Amino acid sequence: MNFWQKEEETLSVDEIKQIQLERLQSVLNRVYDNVTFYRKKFKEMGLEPESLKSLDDISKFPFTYKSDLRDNYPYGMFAVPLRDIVRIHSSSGTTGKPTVVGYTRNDLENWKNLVARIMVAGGVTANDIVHIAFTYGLFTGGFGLHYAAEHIGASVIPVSSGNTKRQIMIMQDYRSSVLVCTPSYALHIAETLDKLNLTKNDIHLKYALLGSEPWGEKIREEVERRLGVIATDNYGLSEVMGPGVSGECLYKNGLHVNEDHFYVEIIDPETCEPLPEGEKGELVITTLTREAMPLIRYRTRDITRLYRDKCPCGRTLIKMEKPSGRTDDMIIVNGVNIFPSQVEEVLKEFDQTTPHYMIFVKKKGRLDMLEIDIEMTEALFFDEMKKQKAILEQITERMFNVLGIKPAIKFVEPKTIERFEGKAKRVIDLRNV
Ligand code: DLL
Repeated sequence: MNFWQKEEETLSVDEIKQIQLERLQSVLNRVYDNVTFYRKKFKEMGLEPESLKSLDDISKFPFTYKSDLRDNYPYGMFAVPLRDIVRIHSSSGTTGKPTVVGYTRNDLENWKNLVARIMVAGGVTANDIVHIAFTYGLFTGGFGLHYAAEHIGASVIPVSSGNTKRQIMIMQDYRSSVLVCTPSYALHIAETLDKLNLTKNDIHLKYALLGSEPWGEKIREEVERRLGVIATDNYGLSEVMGPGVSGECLYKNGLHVNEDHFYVEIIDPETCEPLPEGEKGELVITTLTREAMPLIRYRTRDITRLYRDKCPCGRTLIKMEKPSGRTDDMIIVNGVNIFPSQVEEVLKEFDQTTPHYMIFVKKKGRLDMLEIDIEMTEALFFDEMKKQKAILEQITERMFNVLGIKPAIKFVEPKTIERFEGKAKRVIDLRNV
């Protein structure tokens, strides 16, 4: 079994805890000194960095929410001056503005190594040809895995997403041995192989490192069978770094968390109280080494469980179960995160629509598709078709700008979308039925 940073990946629990304590104390000092948001929060709560004497004391400290990043948009959460920032990524916010994430040179070094750990755990070596079909851009997936694969010494093909037939040609001709993408795109590739009358024997893949959206064992079995690979899961989120938070080894029984760089807790999302190891709840992450944008107790909204076992791979890092859902209404469509509140924000810009809408997530082949039904105002309903069509096009364009993917939008007649007395249900996910 290969390691990338064997010493760090096989520390004893006591050693890990000691490193975490030292790093937590240092990160608390850094945010207190350099980030107004945290200094203010700590003061309000009567806390100082020194209030943390043991790991358990972290529960005294405040949470950080996605909305805090929005309130401090764009650079308010940075703990270093902009001249020390060498990269910026972002992810979708719950409304109009995205979340900005900065990296210093050291952050990029760490990022590269942490993702490299996960890639090596998933079977990648310097001899591999790594086909990266994650989008390159503000999304952290493409670049995050790219630099790690290069660092390992593999030959990296930055294909990015889309044009699946061309991807398959490249896989055949360049002999890609590792596929990196979302699980749904891996299935789409399998489907396209079928359509081209090709099989796994016509390509040369050995491993698939899949992540960025939830997927279960059924999908794993199908990807492995149809693409002829061993498929491992990896998890991360832009706010705390991107990919590289945790990943499976070839034993595929839980994701090893890079806990020397991320302090992980599980809390009860209702009471916000920490839960003991082994119990299921919301994952909360404190970054231990990030320089540009350290986050204290970031509420990921992802539901999982943390546990320690004796993994046959030899890694001692704590494990997290595959995330099984979220505590908020975020949906992931082909790896892109979408909040219903973003749709609402766009609708506010158009007088001709009502705030009543319904989002449908469907499957078209193996890919996800987003459809949005929007209720028209009476005025628009009685207006000319030409006018309706023009508005529909404008809304589609705006949605594309805000959401990052193009939904199929349809107008429906006034008063036809269900009204809710309690909590509105704005999303109908038809993907698993
Ligand atoms: O998806 C980072 C990433 C890129 C991870 C490539 C792995 C590979 P965001 O776009 O900010 O970042 O989305 C983060 O996606 O809070 C989870 O809800 C979900 N997610 C990410 N990985 C997994 C996974 C990237 N393996 C959000 N299983 C997270 C389930 C996942 N959900």
